[in-house]
Amino acid sequence: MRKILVLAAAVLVGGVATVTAVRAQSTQTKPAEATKVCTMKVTGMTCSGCEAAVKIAAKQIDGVKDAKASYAKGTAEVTYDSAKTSPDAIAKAIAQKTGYKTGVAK
Ligand SMILES: [Cu+2]
Repeated sequence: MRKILVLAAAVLVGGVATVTAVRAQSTQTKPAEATKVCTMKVTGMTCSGCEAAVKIAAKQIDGVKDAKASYAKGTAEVTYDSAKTSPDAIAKAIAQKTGYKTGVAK
């Protein structure tokens, strides 16, 4: 009786372990680092100096790889690592550093 119980438990544990291994493998196929580009609305830029300020502020954010800004369009295009930051966090950080009103363009 006891042997059967132990055997049943071993089969059960073995089954769970197999399922876990399959799950671990499927999550591993996704790369940890993903470069994405998002467009921000930036309100209040009036010249190329403003563009530069926004660009510099964006590039200082951890996870941001590149940034472009256009005062004519009132936008900033930010290239970032989605494992490290998000468009919302970038918009907030730019607003805090520059004082311009920012938001994620949708
Ligand atoms: Cu300016």
